[in-house]
Order: sequence, then structure tokens, then C-alpha cells
Amino acid sequence: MSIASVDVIVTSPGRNFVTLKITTSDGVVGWGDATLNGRELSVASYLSDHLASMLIGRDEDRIEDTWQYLYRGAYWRRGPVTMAAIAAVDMALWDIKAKKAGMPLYQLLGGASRDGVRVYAHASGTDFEALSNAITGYRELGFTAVRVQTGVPGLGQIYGVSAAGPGVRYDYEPAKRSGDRPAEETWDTRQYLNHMPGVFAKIREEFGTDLRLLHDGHHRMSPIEAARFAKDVEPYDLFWLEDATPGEDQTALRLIRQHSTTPLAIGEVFNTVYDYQTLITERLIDYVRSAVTHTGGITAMKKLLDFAAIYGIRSGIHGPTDISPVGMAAALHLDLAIHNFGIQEYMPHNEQTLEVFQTSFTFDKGFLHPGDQPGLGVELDEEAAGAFEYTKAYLPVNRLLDGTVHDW
Ligand code: KDG
Ligand code: MG
Repeated sequence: MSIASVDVIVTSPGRNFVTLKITTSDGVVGWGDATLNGRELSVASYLSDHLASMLIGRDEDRIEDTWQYLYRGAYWRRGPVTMAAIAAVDMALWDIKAKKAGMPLYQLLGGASRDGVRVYAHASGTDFEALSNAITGYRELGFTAVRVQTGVPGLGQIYGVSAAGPGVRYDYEPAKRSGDRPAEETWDTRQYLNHMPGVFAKIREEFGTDLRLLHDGHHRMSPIEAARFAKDVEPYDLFWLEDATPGEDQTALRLIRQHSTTPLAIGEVFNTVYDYQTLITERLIDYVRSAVTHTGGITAMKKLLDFAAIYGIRSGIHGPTDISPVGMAAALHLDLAIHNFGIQEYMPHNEQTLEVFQTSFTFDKGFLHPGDQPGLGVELDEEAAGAFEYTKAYLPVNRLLDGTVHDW
């Protein structure tokens, strides 16, 4: 059998998603997520203008060979657009292989290593009261881990704080449909560093020590600022501090490590194992944050996580709403199968998205399970997808109070 058709579906049920559909000559359909937030059409074009014709007629079972053909064959290696496109092809081929085997994908990856996948939710609030209500709400839903982001006095709308108001909010989405230019936010690291440790102190006082607490620095601190922050929050026992410094500077994490035992997570903007080479071999991180969607798919993620396992580093796969339900399902199958699982990010999709993508994963008391349908367990309804037209959206640009462009 062989690949008979390759189609790219762009849909926008509240936010944009790019999905790859591969159909085999005997009618088996596989789905892959190719969504790159704010730059969606570039991956859609990479797939339809460059890869589709290369895939027609290939043996759908040769997943490793196809991965190498697309990666090495491009000559221009790595990069988010290339690796998201390769990821989508890889996911779709694994979906097909597992459907043909009549098994959920995790069985082909070695079977379940656990009963369920511990997930963390996104608690945020412009002030402490709103944040505390959100944490309470998530605990009532059964979550055992929450990521905590809060407003900083003196700054306006900032990263990770839902603009939708207080409480349990599933609709946090940083990309704004703001016409032809990104929205702009303001930032001041000094105010953040002064404010944040007190917030963790109050959370521990109110919620005790059982709750797993995560926090995302979102690339904004310099190495020495991050070292101070990691040291200041040590008494509050964070599960992890994510993206303390800009990701491309791997050796910056050495400085943070020298000053603190706060566990570190990084990698949502990475796209190959090479981005982690120093971080993993020098044990500068504790969690790998890559998305299956942005790191070349299941084939590449399995290798990356096996490499991390040798150094005692665990997974923390990226899973905000800009990862489609297809990408999320791919993460869950890996999470269930690998030994060095850490935690999975979970930001449930809105109702419109779940009309377009029919999912079979289930949530129970803070844990997700990918379900036992053959394949990834997600099917896209093309008619429903057709009702939601692509709408240009950008991630915000960040500026310091004096107007200097800063990392967002
Ligand atoms: O598209 C950008 C988001 O994926 C990112 O801001 C989310 O940092 C993020 C996280 O940890 O989920
Ligand atoms: Mg992050």
C-alpha cells in the first residue's frame, strides 16, 4: 500500500489550527498537527507546496525512512516551520500504522507504563484573590498540579494571566486577532522579581505543601536575575521554573544551577534534540518541554526523551491550546508509554474546537488517559472545520517600560 493523498486543513474554531490528513491507497486516514501559533500559514504552505508531492506513492509504513527523507532531504535543517511540517507527517503516519494494527498508539510505543498521565492546569489572576479562586476551582476539579501566573503591580496585561477574569478559565489564549500587527505588552523584570516570591509564600500558606506548583518565567530574565529568582523561591518548593532565561542560550542555565535547587524546565521553543545537547549532558535541566508538534513528531520525541532518560531528566510535554487535539493526543500516548514521564501540560480546548476535533482522551481526578481507540484517537470533522475560516492572529510583542523590545 502507499500514500494516495495529502491534504492540509486550516481551520479557526476560536483559534487557528493547521492539520495534515494523509490517506492511504486502501483508505486509511491519519491526522497530524502542524500548528505554529502566529505563523500558521507558513507551515501549511511548506506541507502543501513542498512536501505533499514528495509523499504521494511512498510506503506509509516506512516512518523512520520518511522522517529522515524529509529532514536530511531538505538540506535546510531544523527550524520551527520545517520541524512542525515533519511532525505532522510523522504523527499522521503513526496514526495510520496504529489504526492498521488495530491498537491505540501507546501499545506500539511499548504499552502503558502507568494508569494515567498527571496533568497541570493553568491558574492565573490579576491579583492574589483571583489567583487563589482559580487554584481552588482547579483543585475542586481534581487537579493535583497547577501552573501559577499572576499580575504584577504597575504592569498591565502580562503573559499567562487570563484576560477573561477570575476563576477557572479554560480559554486562555495569548495569540490576539488584532489585525495586521501584534498587540504590545509592557514588562519590568525588577517589579516581577520583587512581587513573585511573596505570591508563592501566600499560596503555600493557603494551600499547604501537597499541591504541585509550577511557574513560567517565559524567557524574560537575564541569567543572574533568573539565578536570584530560583534561589528566592526555593523555600516554596516549585515543581518547576520554566523558561527562566531565553531558550537559545543553553549555558545560561549553568548559572541558575550554581545558585539554586529549584527544578528547571525548558524547551517549548526548541525543535530538535540538538537544542538540548548541552542541557541534557550537563544535567542543567530537570524537564524537557518540547511539543510533539514542534519537535519533529513522535519519532523524534521518543528519541529525545530516551536520551533525557539516561541523564535522569523527565518529560513535561508542551500542551497549551495552540497544540491541537491531534498534537495533544500524540503527547498523551508518549506520556503513557515512556518510563521517564514527569507531567503533562493540559489546557482544555473550547467547545468549537471539540466540535471540529472528535477526541477520545478522558480526564479523571487530575489525570488524562489517551483512550483505547486504534491510532491517536482523534478524528477531524472536515465539514465542521470548513465553517471556521482562518483569521490572522499574532502572539504579542513585549516592551520594557522605556519602550525597548524585550522577550515575550
Ligand atoms: O504560542 C505560545 C504558547 O504556546 C506559549 O506561550 C505557552 O508558554 C507557554 C506554556 O508554557 O504553555
Ligand atoms: Mg511556557
